[in-house]
Amino acid sequence: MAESFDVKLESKTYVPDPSYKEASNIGDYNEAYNHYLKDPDAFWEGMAQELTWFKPWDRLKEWSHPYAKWFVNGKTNITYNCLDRHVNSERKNKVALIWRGEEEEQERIFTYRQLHREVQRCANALKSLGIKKGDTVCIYMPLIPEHIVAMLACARIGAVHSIVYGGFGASALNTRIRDANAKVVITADVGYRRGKRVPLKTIVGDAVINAPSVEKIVVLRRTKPQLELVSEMEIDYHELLQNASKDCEAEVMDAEDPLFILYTSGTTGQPKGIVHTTGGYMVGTYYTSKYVFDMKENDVHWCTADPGWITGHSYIVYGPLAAGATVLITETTPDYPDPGIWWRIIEEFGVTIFYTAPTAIRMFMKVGEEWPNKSNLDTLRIIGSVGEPLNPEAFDWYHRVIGKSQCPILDTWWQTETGMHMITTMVGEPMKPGFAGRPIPGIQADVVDKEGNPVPPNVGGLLVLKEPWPSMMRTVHNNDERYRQYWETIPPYYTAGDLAVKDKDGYIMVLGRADDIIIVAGHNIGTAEVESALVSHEAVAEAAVIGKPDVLKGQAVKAFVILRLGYEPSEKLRNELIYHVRMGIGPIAMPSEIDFVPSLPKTRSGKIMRRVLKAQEMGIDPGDISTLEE
Ligand code: 6R9
Repeated sequence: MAESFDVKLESKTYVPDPSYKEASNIGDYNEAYNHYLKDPDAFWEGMAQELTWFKPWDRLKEWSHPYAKWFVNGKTNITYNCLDRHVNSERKNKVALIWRGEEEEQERIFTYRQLHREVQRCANALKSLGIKKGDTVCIYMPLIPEHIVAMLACARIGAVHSIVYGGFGASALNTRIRDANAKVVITADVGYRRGKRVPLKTIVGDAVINAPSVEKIVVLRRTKPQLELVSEMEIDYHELLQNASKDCEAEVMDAEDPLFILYTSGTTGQPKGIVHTTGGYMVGTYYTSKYVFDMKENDVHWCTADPGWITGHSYIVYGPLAAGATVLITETTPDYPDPGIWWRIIEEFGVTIFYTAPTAIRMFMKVGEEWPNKSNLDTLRIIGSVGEPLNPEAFDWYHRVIGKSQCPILDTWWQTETGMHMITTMVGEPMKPGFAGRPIPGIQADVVDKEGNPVPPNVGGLLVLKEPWPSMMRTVHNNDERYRQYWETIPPYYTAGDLAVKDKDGYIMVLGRADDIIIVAGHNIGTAEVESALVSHEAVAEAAVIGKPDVLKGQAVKAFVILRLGYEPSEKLRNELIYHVRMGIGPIAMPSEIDFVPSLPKTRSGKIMRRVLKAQEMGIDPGDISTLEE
């Protein structure tokens, strides 16, 4: 990557009605930010004091670069704050969770009290399987209430959850189960996607071969006639819960006890198991739910992500429940049975805060505004975006068609590693399409060159975070070396791995990844993971994968493949390879193009130079190729 580069910045500004700012929980951004800067420690202590602690912390933080502890010696349990705190208040009978299935009549609703009871039963059920504080449980489930219950049940007893998105295939699941050393896998017989069944339990069956840590598989059976449970490892979810006792006190957790591991794609093949801990993550997700999403007592919050991604962890489950909101989840896909489904759901349930990804917005733009226009979206008051840059065209459309030229748009920049929002335009502040915005109070961000010097406005550079924050990851599971890299690339800062540019007002535009991660439809895919899936096919000698701009998905996967001797390029083989990646990693990683090539550009040390392939593909200058092999 070039050290810094000029970027042409032009943008119009949208100014929301002043009533938004006046009524917001945060108030004026500049005031709130300056208040934070005056005494950063007091800011975070004040935030944490809005929650319940079994024992207060002795010190706010211990920072010994690059290792942090927050709320030192504080004791709490995140589920106490997501459930008991509300059950012991007037919110007891408030709706906590609404689930909508793929079919019209499929609907389930849980009050805080009911959710609390389910979670306690599930927690006891896990205990009955021998799960103790510190053990790891893998959750591989469709988007149904029991998915959320299982997560909270783990957190209730101090078990570390590791959620694997239901779109991943057996080999990706196997890698993650093994790295996390999961003792139990919780799954369902099937998930539903566009009217078809996804055989989750069968995939788990394949994934646990060669995963000796797994002792039991808990299966939630949804179909009739019931799928038979065969192996001795398999247990019925409902039976297990029926036999469990109903009261389960929340385990006393140290603020620094791990809460979960979540895998995100790396550049070197092995996915990174990002580790988050209890206290800091709880405070961070609560704070951003209440003050960035501006959650109020009557909000119905719909985040369309899957719990298998950090967005689901933080803004379906922990943040909104800690803030006492009503959360909507649905098993629907945005275009089934037709592209009007999501808008009908917003009208039906009176959604007030809607959080989705640019890829979905671009898909809706393509099918036309007649779909959202059929529904009444007047209940919406705030709409958000996450996962990739929200390009100005998509911003304008989202603002006009969904937000009725009224709703503030929160284009939130953050990462699995950061745990919570870092950069956005707070409710009521002037918005600039294409720009995520400024760092939120509590966060210090900048755009710098490789030496860490801030670059002037309109010059691109690397996005860094300058101070530690409570919900930062604590390590990469089994790879602390990789953790340190984040803080040691441009010390003393945290390097996000994104390219960005700042304008004269301090608004930050995120340009994309500086490394080799491809973001397809909002999902991060490591080039190396797809390459190793391709190479695992008998016909493939070598493979290189790049992300290619795609109008709909942001980026699409393009693969270059060298065949083994004795194999000839053919359309049939091309399809077979695509299918092979689909089975290995999942549909999200499927190459949309495969070129059969005789050789690949490599460095002298043997590393594939993907940026050269990318430059060729896009007809641009590849830049420095001094390390290219002859
Ligand atoms: C929350 C999440 C993180 C990467 C991140 C960046 C990209 C996320 C963005 C955005 C531009 C935004 N990203 N939000 N880029 N504008 N509002 O997506 O976490 O899956 O770990 O991905 O996603 O490149 O570094 P994660």
